[in-house]
Amino acid sequence: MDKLMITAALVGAEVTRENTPHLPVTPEEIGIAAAEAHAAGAAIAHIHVRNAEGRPSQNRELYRQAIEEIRKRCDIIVQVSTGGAVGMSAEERLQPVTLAPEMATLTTGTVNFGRDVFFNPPEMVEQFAETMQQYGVRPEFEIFDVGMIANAQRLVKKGLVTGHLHFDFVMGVPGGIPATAEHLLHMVRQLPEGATWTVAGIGRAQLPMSVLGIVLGGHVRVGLEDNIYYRKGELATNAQLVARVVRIAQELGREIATPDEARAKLGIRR
Ligand code: KMH
Ligand code: ZN
Repeated sequence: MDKLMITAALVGAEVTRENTPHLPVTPEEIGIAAAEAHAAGAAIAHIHVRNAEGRPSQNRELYRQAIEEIRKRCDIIVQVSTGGAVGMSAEERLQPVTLAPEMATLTTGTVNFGRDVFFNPPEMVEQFAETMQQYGVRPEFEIFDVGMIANAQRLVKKGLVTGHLHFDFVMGVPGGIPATAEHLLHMVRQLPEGATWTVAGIGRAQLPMSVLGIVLGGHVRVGLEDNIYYRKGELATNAQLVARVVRIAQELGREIATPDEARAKLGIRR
């Protein structure tokens, strides 16, 4: 099997400092958390940023600062979010792509998101893919439900995404695909030849989905964006969640990919 690429989703748009004191919020905290996750074995840092009040933001300057803080400390692949938070406009969400980061997320469809709607109509998804192409950014397809795989393939057919295809199955969002082994296997079977995939289980699904990702030859995303607990009632740090995946992978005979090995796999030029 390929070496395991671990993504650390350090900070999303939903979890707050009230939920966990371990959440990195400022650009410097994000830089430190990325370095700790890298030291624990992560190859990719998936990041969002927060404004001075701690609220989710897609501000270009905040992303620039966060990336600078990460780059000062380690060579982890930086993957910016274009999902942002529900309710943000396309222009708002696209700001970090104009920094030409190595990678960015690309959600290929609309999905209910708890009591909200994460809105991604076809024209918006195409605009995001075009902008990533323009800035030389490698997209990671964020798949919240199975139909989004076919939507991603439509983008490829239109020439809006070229080169290596990488998918991230986000499983267990209320409104999206449930986090079960059967649903994961069904999605893996839909992928085009040569594509790679990561699985991100939400909440208590994070650990079992990670183990499935390891044994099925996929890759794994963990971190406080998706789950704040190490086990029931015990809060985790990003680095602890990464370190646990590394230990399990090693027990199962799966080696861990460095950032440069992940770059080679994903077709990312530094
Ligand atoms: N915050 C969610 C609405 C991404 O980062 O690309 C969307 C999200 C996906 O987090
Ligand atoms: Zn995210």
